[in-house]
Amino acid sequence: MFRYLPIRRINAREVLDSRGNPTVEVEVTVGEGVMGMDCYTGRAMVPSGASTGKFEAAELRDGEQRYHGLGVRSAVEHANQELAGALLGESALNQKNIDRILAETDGSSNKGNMGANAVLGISLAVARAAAGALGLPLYRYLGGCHAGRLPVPMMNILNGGRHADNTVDFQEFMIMPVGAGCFREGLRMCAEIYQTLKKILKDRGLSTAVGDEGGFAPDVKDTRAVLQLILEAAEQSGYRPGQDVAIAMDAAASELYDPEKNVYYFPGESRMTGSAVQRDTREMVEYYRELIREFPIVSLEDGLQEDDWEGWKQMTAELGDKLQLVGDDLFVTNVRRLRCGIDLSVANAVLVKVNQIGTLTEALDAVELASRSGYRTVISHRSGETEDAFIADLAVGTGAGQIKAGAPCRSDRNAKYNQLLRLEEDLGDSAEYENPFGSFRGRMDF
Ligand code: 2PG
Ligand code: MG
Repeated sequence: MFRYLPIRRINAREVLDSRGNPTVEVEVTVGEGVMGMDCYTGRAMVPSGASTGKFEAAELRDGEQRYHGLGVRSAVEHANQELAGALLGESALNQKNIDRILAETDGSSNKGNMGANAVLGISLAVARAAAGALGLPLYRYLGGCHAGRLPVPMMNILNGGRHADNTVDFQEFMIMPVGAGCFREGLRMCAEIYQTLKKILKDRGLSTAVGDEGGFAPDVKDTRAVLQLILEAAEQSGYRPGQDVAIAMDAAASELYDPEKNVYYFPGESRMTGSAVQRDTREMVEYYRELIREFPIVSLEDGLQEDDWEGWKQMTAELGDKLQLVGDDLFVTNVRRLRCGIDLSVANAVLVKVNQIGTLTEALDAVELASRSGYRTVISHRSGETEDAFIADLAVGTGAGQIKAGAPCRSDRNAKYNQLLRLEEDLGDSAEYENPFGSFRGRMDF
């Protein structure tokens, strides 16, 4: 029926993200209709990172005085002019072709000419418009008739690093409701633990202010102290750590790395202990080994910095059978870097962020390569988000099995969780939810 669904109009604008910085929103209108009849408009908003990997696609910022240089008027202009010009009349049903044209019109290796923010906004809005025109929910359009797996949330409850102004050096401490029977129950468990943690922090006179992703951001002595707080919050909520709920961390180690000294510097721990704390690659791996012995940690993201393939290889050889090792800054959702990691036996999972690579097709390529190579996939938000819940549909559409979408706090984060609740309801009895760490059972019996 719909062999050809022409793109009629592309309209981009500058809007605000969750940090109050400008970002790109795009509306794409498709359809055969005359005078606007039978047309459908899809809208998408572009997220933005703070701890960005240096190999990510480049978002375009104006660098002018307005918005302290962060305006995106030039990206909006490119979307409305050159990119729109290249796409008008093209069929929105051929996402690969759309994304190819977008990449070719940009012409650079990192989408830096038109701006990855301009390119991605169009790419996602085209998919939404196509799904809408076909009368399909987005997850169904992306995943087809086989889509049905809800992701286990990797829910950030305590922030540090670049996402907060506290003394916690690792960026994200997350809980995963691996023992839940369904997504809805898992979400409830996480929200309960989050509220219990708030009470514990308050009772101890610690700050309950939150970081960029909604996780609390108190000044805590070190990683062990944070993990201890999380265990207490889980137990006080009536959940068994290691069985009902497991822990995931994003060290975001590229942010701690000092290339001159070739060490990882821990500024918060240094401040809290009064003496400089630094660890070299070997010590980092040993540190993780101790932490996973003491705590029910099932997943570690960016445990080492983005250029240290040798260190990653070593870490994977030593810890990869006990731990999900997720490459974020390391892989940047880029199939070339992921392929390199697979060839070197580096990491065993990939974080997928659509704006790291700039088009939906390339993000799906990364998911496919990971799954063909036995790597797990975690669909992820950015620290700068919007109310757009595209990644919720992407997680279900791809059956990725895991999603990282921040704390159960702040509507930019809950937009994703609430959309997943809707999708679970839509799927009814065919909705699936399972512990992605079946092979890590040993650790789960912590
Ligand atoms: C990360 C992300 C999202 P940012 O490092 O995984 O949590 O942070 O968007 O700042 O890169
Ligand atoms: Mg990360």
